[in-house]
Amino acid sequence: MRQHKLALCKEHFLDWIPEQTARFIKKYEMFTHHEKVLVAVSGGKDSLALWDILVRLGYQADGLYIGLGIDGGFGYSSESHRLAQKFADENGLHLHVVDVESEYGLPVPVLADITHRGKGRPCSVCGLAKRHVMNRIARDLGYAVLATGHNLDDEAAVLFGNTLNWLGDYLKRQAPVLPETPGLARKVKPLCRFYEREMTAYALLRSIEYIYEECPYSAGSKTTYYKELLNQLETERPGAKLTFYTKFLEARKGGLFGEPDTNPTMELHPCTNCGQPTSAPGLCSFCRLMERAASVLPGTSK
Ligand code: Q46
Ligand code: ZN
Repeated sequence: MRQHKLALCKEHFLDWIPEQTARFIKKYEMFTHHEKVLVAVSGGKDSLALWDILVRLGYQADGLYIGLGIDGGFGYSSESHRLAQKFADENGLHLHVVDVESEYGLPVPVLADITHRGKGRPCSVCGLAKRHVMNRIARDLGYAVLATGHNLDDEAAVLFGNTLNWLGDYLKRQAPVLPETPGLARKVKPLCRFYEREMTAYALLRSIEYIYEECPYSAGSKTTYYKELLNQLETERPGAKLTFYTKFLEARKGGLFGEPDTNPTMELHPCTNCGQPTSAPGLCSFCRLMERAASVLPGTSK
């Protein structure tokens, strides 16, 4: 790990990762051992590694797998579901499964197509559906915290994009912890200071079987491009990604972007259909999307 000028053997690396994770959980006040954590599990290395680490640290962590109905010619969703379930079964853990098509009538790519959202890329519909389902399960089943496996490469790429475009509202809200608001669980990213390659190494050394392929829709995305650029920078200047992200967090905490705005001050209203908090009175974005889908294909919305 050139950014830390540190080299560890397998045994010490497998201790170091959970120790560091515990330190970040404490430093950013993510959650305690008394709180129930719901880990959003995609079947990829980061989220399965996160689940593994939290369980090793003694946290009460269950998983949530969301079936998006993405095939990509190799059964992306079915394979990622199989691996998430395999991990849960092998470790005696509980995995909640929500399949978007079974619950809402259509898989994510078709939902995006028929509602003409996303210009051929279903990511915005996918994000909306995932947020909706994660919040619903966390709220309905009493989880205080929702944990995702975003690593440093993910966070640095998002930060880079937000900075290139000076997206002030996003910069204010980008943080390892988003506090809970009425009806919404706290959101945390315990792996946000680990490089992607560290998580790959952890998953491999722990013999965690995960899906190697990325979602087929991630190819050619802006985030992927920013990751490549940041990797070039990292090759020349080891530690550049980590410094970029951690100095941002310090600057943000110090007030560079005004008061840290992790707690939306805007008034929230319960969606008239699903009850989830939404900024404008009426339907939330997800229910509006489903309403549009139902107008094209009656019988879709639930
Ligand atoms: S948003 Fe887009 Fe991801 Fe959904 S469609 Fe695939 S690439 S999985 S994080
Ligand atoms: Zn709604």
